[in-house]
Amino acid sequence: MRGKAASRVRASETSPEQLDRTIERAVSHLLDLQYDEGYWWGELESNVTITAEHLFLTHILSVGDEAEWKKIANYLLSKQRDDGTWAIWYDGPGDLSTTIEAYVALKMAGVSSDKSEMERARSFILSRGGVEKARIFTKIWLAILGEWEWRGTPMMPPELILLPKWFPINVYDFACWARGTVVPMTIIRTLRPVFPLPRWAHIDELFVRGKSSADLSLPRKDTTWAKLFSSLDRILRVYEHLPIKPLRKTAMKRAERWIVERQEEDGSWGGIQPPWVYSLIALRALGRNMDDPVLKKGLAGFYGEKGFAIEDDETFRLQSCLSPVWDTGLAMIALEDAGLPSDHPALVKAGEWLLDEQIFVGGDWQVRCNGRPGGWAFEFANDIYPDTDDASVVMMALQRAKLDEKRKSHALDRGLEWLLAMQSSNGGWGAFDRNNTKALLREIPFADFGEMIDPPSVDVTAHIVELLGQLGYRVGFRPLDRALAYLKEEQEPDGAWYGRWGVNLTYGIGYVLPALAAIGEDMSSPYVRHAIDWLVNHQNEDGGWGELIEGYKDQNRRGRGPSTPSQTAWALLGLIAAGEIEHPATVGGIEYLLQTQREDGGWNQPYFTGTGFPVDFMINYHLYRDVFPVMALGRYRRVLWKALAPEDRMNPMNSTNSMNSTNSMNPTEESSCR
Ligand code: R04
Repeated sequence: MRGKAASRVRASETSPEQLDRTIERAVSHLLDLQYDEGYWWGELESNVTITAEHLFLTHILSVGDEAEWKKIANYLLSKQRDDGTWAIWYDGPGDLSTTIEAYVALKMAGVSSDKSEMERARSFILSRGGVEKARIFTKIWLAILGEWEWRGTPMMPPELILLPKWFPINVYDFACWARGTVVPMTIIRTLRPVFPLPRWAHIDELFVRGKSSADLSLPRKDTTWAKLFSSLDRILRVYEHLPIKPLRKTAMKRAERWIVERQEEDGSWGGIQPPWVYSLIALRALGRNMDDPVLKKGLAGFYGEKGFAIEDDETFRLQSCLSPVWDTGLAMIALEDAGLPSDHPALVKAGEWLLDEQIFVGGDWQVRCNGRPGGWAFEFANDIYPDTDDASVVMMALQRAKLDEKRKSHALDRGLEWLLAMQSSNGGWGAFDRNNTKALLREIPFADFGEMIDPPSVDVTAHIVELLGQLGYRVGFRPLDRALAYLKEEQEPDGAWYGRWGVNLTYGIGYVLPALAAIGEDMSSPYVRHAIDWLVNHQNEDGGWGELIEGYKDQNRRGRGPSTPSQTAWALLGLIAAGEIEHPATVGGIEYLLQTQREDGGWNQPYFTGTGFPVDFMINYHLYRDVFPVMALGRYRRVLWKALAPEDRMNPMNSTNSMNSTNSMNPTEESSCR
């Protein structure tokens, strides 16, 4: 079954008219999805903990609303599977912590524990060892709700905020998402607030040995650093009992100020749910109430037109993050690939919206980087945390659109200046910070929610390399040479590249190969062929590609899974960039996309192909299913057109490369190499 698939895919029966019709339908579907203001914005679906925790938060802030809680309960129940569990991704295995949080939220919302849904959830929870085996974050939530002992959570001294940025461990060594979470957590862990549940909502039934004899010990890891952190935890417990802690007051004040200074325009922190809710709880625990402007604004940010909540008549759910800038950049690139003229009103409107989103204020990234600001963030508002991935995608989209030349070149200049300053020492780029690579932070006891650092990744680096190529840079430009060396270094033994922010190897390969083509790399060189072989060997019999999240940990399932439109498109982007237009694998992939398109021009994809943290936090970007196929089909068609033009017929490599050089559509941009 494996490896042979490509040879069984039959040569194309697709006519150019069919291809055109598919692209046209997909394009008009995408255009329909654009918002009036110019952006695209698809739902960012993750898991039910985000919504369950919203219910906890409203309880803690005493703003719980009966109707909203009812809708939350409906939503949670709609996501429960027959075996009583909730998972972290579609069709994934039941997850203990997620199921506990959903159960507690349902109980708080008034769902009777006699209900069969609750019984099934409970028996799964108990079969896995109950609350004692939950992740630290879940235990912290339960401690706040009075259902777990604070003693049973790791120490987090607020004095951490006082450690200078050159100290071996300090807040700026954490990835920005962990930093924004850890700082409020230190306040919460120190104050140990309890906002108790009513008697009837207690969860004693989720403890295998009874709540009062629960095992409060922390999970142990056997690495040297983990042992060291455990010792530190014990020392801190002794310190906690000292009558005088000279720096405590200063530290608490500093942490509070650090938090308040980092609230965004929309009321969020970091544009993501975890730092946001813990910041609100920390401020509440410090004695602020809902009259406080920071808390008020913080709560309001969840609601309304651009809020994180999605509410209909029956259900209420929360997104962990909002993706409008990312979605808009990707949609523009897809439409540009599909041949929409660069002055098409949709592209102009979107481009102008993105120009307005560029960030010219400083942020946490400046602690490790001396550049001037000029990046873009993922969300509507996240000025303190722009990321290099969004910046590069947005810049590629902008460069190809017809916009006010002066504004555009200023935006691209400043964006590029920022990106070049953000390059890490190893030649790659992390998403939010430069040189955020201190791996020992992964061993800290509370680090079980996902990734704690933001080291350079292949996919982000590839986007920036592709941008540099699109701007006209070639080998010989020092930052590009260093990035290329990094990418080569990171290629896996089996020829694949590991994508950090998408699932997973198709994501990596599908970004790296277009980047290599864009800078004029020789696409017939052995290392490129190795990646192509990987793609060919991982194609499904239906012509598509798919990777299950299970493949992250299980080598036998690496790179395998049911076909999805986005992963098929990523594989195709790689094949097309390498010039494999007539390869049966490419033809089969295109065919797969044509055959699975819906009548209205979109595609279906229940599978999660986005990554927040590998395995621990997975994402289904609802626009991916529609955007990436348009990109792949559009580029495919472009190369076909080129191949038909007589001057290109002699040298097929020309046509490959020209796909990435947008200049064919936009001759005025030819000189934009700076
Ligand atoms: C796709 C690449 C763009 N960029 C990554 C942005 C991803 C947006 O989605 C999320 C980002 C997140 N961060 N941290 C969390 C998170 C969730 C997202 C997060 C999640 C759970 C916990 C703590 C943090 F959906 Br607990 C940065 C490169």
